[in-house]
Amino acid sequence: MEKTLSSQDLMKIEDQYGAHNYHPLPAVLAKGEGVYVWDVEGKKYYDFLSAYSAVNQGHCHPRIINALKEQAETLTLTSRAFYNDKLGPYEKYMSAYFQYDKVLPINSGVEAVETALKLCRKWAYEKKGIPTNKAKILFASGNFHGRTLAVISASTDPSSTTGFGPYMPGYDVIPYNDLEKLEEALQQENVAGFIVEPIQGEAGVFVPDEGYLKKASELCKKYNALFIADEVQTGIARTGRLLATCGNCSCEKSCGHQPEVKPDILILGKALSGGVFPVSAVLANDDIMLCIKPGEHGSTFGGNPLACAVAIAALEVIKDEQLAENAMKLGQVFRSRMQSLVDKSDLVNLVRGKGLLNAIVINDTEDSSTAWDICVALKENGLLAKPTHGNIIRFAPPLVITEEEIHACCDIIETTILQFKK
Ligand code: IF1
Repeated sequence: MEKTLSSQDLMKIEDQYGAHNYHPLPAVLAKGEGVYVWDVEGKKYYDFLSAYSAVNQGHCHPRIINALKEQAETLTLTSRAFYNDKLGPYEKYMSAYFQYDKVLPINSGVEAVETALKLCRKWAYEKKGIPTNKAKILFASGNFHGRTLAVISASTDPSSTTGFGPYMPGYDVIPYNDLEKLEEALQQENVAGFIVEPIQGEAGVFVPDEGYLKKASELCKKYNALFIADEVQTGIARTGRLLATCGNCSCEKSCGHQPEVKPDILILGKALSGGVFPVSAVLANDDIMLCIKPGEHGSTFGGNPLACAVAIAALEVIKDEQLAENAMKLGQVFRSRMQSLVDKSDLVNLVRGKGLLNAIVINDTEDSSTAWDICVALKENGLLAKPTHGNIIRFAPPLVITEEEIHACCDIIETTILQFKK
């Protein structure tokens, strides 16, 4: 019988045979259920990354996995050369759920971003009358929209861009959370749109000022440019509403039906499949969406029946289990516990976030290893989280977490940090 491989063995194999494009924390996971994951040796952890917010519904949610199994035994892929019996109903469901005329189904988050950028350019030429090849798209500094060449071309993070030039032209990067600079940029000629994350995740969970998104979308309208929201990470209940662009909408429920801000183009990914496999989508009304004609954009797997079945189940879970409400409520509990840690510990400077997308800032420089070392200590104590930028730790558990579990996790974080020695 073959010997079972230990965590050490498995890390060594990855190191030897896999490209070195990641630097993972030393936990080798073999099983997941709800808010928990287990490593190869059977040690149990709270997952406070949720695969970068892809498993909002919790690991291996039975309803989503059942939809996956059922559809996998029936029909997985037809390509879009033919119709399939799951796509139309899924598109109808998505349109109603997010209140847009139409949806364009695709796979990874970055493909959905690329789709939105192409759609924006096409609209600019066809509807706004921008001269051919002159369209300009505005991005916010500190953005993270994925890893393709077109998308990293707008990045202000050297580790994303260095060595990968030449870059895509037709972009203009303006400061995040700065309405004056946005208006200035919108006054230029040939601006097609502005793409923004409602909360910047990769940058360290930066929440913009109250009213920024609303005003930004109004400015876009004023200058006839499209307001494009990248909700790949913030969407699907993560920040305590169905969408982060819901902001402080007056509706009682997180229904997204009366959002404070209605993006012209909405980009979703990650949790759209509950973390089962890459499923993403771009939503827009007809005036914009119909600018792309047959043969002008697509992908082999986009809109496959397996994805359609999984995504419907994933969205039903969000609604039926009231995960936005839970994220809203437990986010407040989490931040108030972390605020008391800020008061108690010299090591933690501040806590910020919305819903269950939060981060603490460690009192150290960006090039220090303190946040990493704290995450290793957290791992030893049974909680998995990932540092970003050397001095920030992001906390984003699955939204199915209970109040009791959140408190248990805050206890782990508190004990670990109070005992931590640099
Ligand atoms: C990695 C962070 C999260 C995203 C937004 C599009 C995409 C992402 C707002 C692309 C992806 C990821 C990818 C992941 C790390 C990660 C991330 F650490 F960079 F900041 F989530 F927090 N728009 N985010 O956040 O989606 O193509 O990856 O499906 O390892 O690169 P994708």
